[in-house]
Amino acid sequence: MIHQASTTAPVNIATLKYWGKRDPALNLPTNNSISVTLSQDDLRTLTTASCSPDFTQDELWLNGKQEDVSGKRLVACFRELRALRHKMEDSDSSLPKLADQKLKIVSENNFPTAAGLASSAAGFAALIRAVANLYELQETPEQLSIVARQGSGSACRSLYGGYVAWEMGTESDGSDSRAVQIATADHWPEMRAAILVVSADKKDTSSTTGMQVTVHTSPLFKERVTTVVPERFAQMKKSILDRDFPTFAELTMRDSNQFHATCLDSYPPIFYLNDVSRASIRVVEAINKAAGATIAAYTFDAGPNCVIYYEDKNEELVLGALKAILGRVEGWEKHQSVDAKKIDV
Ligand code: 2P0
Repeated sequence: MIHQASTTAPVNIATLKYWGKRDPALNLPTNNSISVTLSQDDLRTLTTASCSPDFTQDELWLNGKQEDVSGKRLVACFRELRALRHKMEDSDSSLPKLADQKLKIVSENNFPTAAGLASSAAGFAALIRAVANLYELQETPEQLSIVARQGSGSACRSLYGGYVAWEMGTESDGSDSRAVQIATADHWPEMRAAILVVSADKKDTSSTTGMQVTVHTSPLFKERVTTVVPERFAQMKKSILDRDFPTFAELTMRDSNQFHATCLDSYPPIFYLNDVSRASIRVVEAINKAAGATIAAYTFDAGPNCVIYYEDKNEELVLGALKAILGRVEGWEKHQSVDAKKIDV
């Protein structure tokens, strides 16, 4: 007898970046962050969770390859989900005893893994949702976000669509470090994201390692988390609620710039942007200058790929300019995997 549930989870791209942990074991961040969840049409993780009395060990398969299940984060997620199921089974003896059975998770991304496209966010969010569905858990997305966070920090934000805040919380056990929705995707239906896949290679420095180098060595990072982010968090939330694109865009670009500045300010320095990334920044600047208004915003995560936010009415202008100008950048031919994708958010 096998019980099974499948689900998908979307990618989210931060506009106010999470970078730094105050507690690495529990994935508790040093600052609040904000993200936009992308449509699942183009980027998503598809996950099936199953359990059976016949399974002899927990298993995880990612894109057809068996992965190690002994990592602390995965162990923590399984433990938390099983504890929630145990609680249900304890209070209702008619329920099948699933919590003690071994789990098999089969997961597939339809985009490059670990190339700065938030694969761990969609991956852990899909895993949490799939097991929650399998166990028929009644927890809210907010409660599940606390479990997802322990798998990968940014995963907590992928449990919602639209515009999402991860509130860092103050409790040492992480019980108040969770994601909340700022607004649904319908709130700002004109919002679009274009992704320039500059490179599908695995990144040099993992986020987990990189962010702790920054926490321990960057003086700029201290300024960022104490002074810059608290104010920016409030301003960005307001710009989303007001659908104020120029403000949202400027804050997004400034925050990407500062995140990469703290990477450079780390010792040894961490580089995620490359020449094509920097050329993309210049193109967005040129687009905004030509338009006489801020109509496009770039942002980069822990990799060279560029995400550009814009509103639907400016699509031709933004995507047209990106293709026309970036096509002429020296060295562009070496980056043939660049692909301007239009994605509804
Ligand atoms: C973010 N990033 O807010 C930031 C911006 C990358 C740059 O969240 O160690 O994979 O698993 O908690 O979530 C990438 O970090 O790190 C990330 P862990 P995660 O989206």
